[in-house]
Amino acid sequence: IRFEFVYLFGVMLFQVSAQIVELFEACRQQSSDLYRKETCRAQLQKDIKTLYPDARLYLTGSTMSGLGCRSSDADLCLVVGLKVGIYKFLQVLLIRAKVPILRFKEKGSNLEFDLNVNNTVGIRNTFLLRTDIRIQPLMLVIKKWARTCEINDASKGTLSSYALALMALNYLQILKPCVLPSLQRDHPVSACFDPSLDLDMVPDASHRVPHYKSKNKSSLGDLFLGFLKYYAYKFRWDSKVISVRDAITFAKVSPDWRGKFICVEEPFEMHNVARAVHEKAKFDAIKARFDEVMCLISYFLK
Ligand code: 3AT
Ligand code: MG
Repeated sequence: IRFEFVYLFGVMLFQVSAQIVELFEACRQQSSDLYRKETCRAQLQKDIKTLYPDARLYLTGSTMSGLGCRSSDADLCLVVGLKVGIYKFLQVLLIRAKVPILRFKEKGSNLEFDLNVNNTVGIRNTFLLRTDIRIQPLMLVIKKWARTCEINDASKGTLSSYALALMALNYLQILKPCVLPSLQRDHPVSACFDPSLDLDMVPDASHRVPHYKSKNKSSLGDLFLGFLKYYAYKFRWDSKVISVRDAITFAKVSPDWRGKFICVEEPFEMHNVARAVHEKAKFDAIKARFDEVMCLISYFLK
């Protein structure tokens, strides 16, 4: 009987892997979506340049990291010298957030834009997230799962997509053998962009990151289940910080981390990317979602 269950579970994981790929193919951002976003970006940049000739506008987030769905918003970073005064003007319109954001829609469509000013770390970390094409379906299914469970909305005190992506990357880094290395540790030249570097270089630099050939042959189904299991049973939320920069988790000894519910280190700036989770009830809800799904799987495996 035990053998049969193990066999059936193997078949189930095989099917899950196939479904993850299917979902990815159906939901992933199409080149026409990217073209539409890029057209808006270019037009907007042109308009801004008539007032501020030195300003530059960059697409960031899932639009550029390969983790975007057809419905994903377009994140924009406006890089402008603070002395030109545009920042002061925009502050009138900004939504209250840790990194102030101006949110708007394309006229006549649902395409949403989130624009920040001079938060250039977003440009650099976007290219750090641009993982292997094999990993992208997994990242997308994790995001879909979290959204369905209502734990993927930083504005409502749960996890941002970016925090979730770093949690998933860190899980892939600490597996043995690892699925992904620490880019910043193993490829410092390509991954640790100098902030003073011309930002036009960033996309090119990311292409220089050598393709990493992992010895880990787990299927997408294995990895998805492993991710859920890791955060349900193994990860110590109370005492550990997630670090994609060093491909480790480390103890919450510094006062910067102590007392925070979820600690996910921003790879370039060392702040907590999961700081939106500041209510115990929201934290409990996030943990409960991981636990529930594992309870369900264990029930079927009993
Ligand atoms: P969606 O497809 O929009 O759900 P995304 O990958 O675009 O996912 P977010 O919208 O959460 O992710 O964030 C957009 C980008 O903004 C991702 C990252 O480059 C940057 N970013 C978000 N949160 C932080 C943060 N706390 N610190 C630094 N950069 C951040
Ligand atoms: Mg986004």
